[in-house]
Amino acid sequence: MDLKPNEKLDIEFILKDIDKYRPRRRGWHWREGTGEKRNIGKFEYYDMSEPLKNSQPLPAAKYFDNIDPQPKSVITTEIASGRFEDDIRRMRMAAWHGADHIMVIRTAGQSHFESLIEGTPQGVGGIPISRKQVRAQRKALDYIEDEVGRPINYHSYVSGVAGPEIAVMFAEEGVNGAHQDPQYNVLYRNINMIRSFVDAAEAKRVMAWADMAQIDGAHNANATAREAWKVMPELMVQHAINSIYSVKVGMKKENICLSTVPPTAPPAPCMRLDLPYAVALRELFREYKMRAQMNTKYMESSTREATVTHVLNLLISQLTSADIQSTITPDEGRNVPWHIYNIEAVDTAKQAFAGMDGLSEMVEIKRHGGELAEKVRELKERAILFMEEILEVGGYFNAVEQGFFVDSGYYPERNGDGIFRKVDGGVGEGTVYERDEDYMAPVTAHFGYNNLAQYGEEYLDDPAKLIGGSTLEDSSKIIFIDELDENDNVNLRLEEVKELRKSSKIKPEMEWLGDGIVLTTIFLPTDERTAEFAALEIGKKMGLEDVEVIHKEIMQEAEGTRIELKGRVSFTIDINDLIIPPKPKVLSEDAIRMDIESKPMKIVAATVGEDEHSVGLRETIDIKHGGIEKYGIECHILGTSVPVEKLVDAAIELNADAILSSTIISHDDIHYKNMKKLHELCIEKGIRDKIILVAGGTQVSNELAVESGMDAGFGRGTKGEHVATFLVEKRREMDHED
Ligand code: Z98
Repeated sequence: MDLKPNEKLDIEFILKDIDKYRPRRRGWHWREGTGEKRNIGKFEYYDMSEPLKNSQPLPAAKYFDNIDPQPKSVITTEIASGRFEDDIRRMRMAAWHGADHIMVIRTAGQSHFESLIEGTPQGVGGIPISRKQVRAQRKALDYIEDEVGRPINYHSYVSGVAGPEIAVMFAEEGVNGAHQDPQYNVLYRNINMIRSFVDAAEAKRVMAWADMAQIDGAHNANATAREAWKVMPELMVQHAINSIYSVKVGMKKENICLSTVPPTAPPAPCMRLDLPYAVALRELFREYKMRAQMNTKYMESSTREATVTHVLNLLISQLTSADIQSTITPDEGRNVPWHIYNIEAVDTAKQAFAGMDGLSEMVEIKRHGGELAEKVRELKERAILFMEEILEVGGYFNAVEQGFFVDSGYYPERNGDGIFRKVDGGVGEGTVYERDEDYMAPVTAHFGYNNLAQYGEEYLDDPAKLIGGSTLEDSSKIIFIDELDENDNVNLRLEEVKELRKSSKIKPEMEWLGDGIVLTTIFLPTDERTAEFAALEIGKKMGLEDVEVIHKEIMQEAEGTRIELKGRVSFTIDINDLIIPPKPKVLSEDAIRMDIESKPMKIVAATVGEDEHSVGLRETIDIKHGGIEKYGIECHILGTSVPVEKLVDAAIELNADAILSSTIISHDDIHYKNMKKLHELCIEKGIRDKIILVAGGTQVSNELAVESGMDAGFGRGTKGEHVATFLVEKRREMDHED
């Protein structure tokens, strides 16, 4: 099946025969065609990658031949609704906008699940990652990547005490990347340290076999610490621990991605803090990849503010490097995981990178001498001293016991507010056992001691040979369990929204299909607190249910507040009942220009009768505001309150192709009366069949203008391009009739 751009992705098709689906490739994919200059449209780009086959360009691309330059960094979007069947549609939209790294995170900690879960449950308090969901999404992405013409990396999280099982399932199912960092389990999920590191060795070995990219968890310290910019030395220490541990387990360095965040955000002077950090990090870890995540610690519910922070973060990425650019969205600040913001954030990255293309050809970082050099050195020294102190206290476990991590002091300062964990405490404590001498696991990608020598040398590197291959080599050994819960599964959820999927009924949607959620922006001329409660009332009066204020911003404490309100509607609309007028036809600027160039056009124009309003007419003609002059049409404006006779005489004298008559005043239908008069006078003077008559004005309707003898009438909202298109097409038609 090929996806058709104008047809929806069929979820039922994706779910059909899902038990038989096998991933068609393994491993991570970097963008292609980077490192070379390329021409795209009318421009030469320095830092772009291969363009897409199908994509959704930025809104302003229409002025640039609809080009859609694709940056060199892989671009991430985090898909967070938890309903995988809805997320599949989001993935397609995100891919069209330029995302090629799609991370699925659930609505609550995956790491709290202590085993692999089957089926597609939503559960209570959190949605697990399950084989069926992963399979369905990877299958859908196969079609989506064919449609856009670029491989898409599918990503999730290997965390919690079920980490190794999840890693195996991901390897079996063709997942291309994952977060894996034992420090995350230790610090944020209070999983026993020994268990976490043992599990990590096993999980990382499996990930290495599957050639998956790994993202670490250092950025979480930044997001958690009280004063995020102070943990910069620690961030480097966390990166170092996970990276070298991964290398020792057998991961390729080019698959190890540091999760780096510019640690602070405006109004802090963030570039002066974040840039030295970015430079120091890239120098210390130059053999590894950088996954640049945006700062989430200081993200509030203002999409505008979050976008500025994101763009400044992107400037850091452009000035230093980002192999993967993350696009976490303002949703994090609102707690409303809405796909439109994910997609906008992908566009923010795409737009900023295109705009900053080739910047380093002209702008250089002052690496030697000065503030940057000093700060870089200082950060590296602090990080190394931190490492040395870990060794002094007897190693990582002891350091964690002493609260070294996520402390808000700027190392070597320590404030005592770090995270303290006990080596003999936490989830899974006491569950690690030394392998017996005769321990033997005949499986691939296994870490650590495995007593295979007794079976022969050939099994040392390939223990699964003993059983004719494990599930990694022989996928028929994978046991696929479809659904475990007959009340909580995708089939029931799809059934509930069947009408919206299969009929002409439609409903607003923000999070899930058919949720009925709408977002409204309101300005209220009152203080913040009053505005909030007034807005809730307004929402109810608008007929919204579950009304919630998701953003408020003071314009001036007495004069007013801007509110963003979320609510739910329960009605549906039948698209078959809609009366949709035909779209006004607009020719492209080039097409109109070519026409006028090959056959010049002249018009006379005036405000007729006793009407002094000339602004509308001038806007339609004036080049500055996109009027018809810009296409090379010769325009003669006779002025205001011009008698109809004078307009016709001027047209005859100048041999004009068209008369544009404008009227604002409409009492007693004077505007239509003037149109009739114009039409009749042209007949009388014998030019009606040679001239185009166009009337315009705020109260003019095309139908009535035509009834009054005009060739067309243009009302409110008319732009020069509409009039120019009409003039060109009408003249072609008249020439044809001749
Ligand atoms: C990101 N926005 O990194 P639960 N392991 C690591 C993590 O960083 C995370 C998880 C697992 C962030 C996403 N990070 C937050 C190293 C999460 C997932 O407990 O399974 O939900 O954690 O893109």
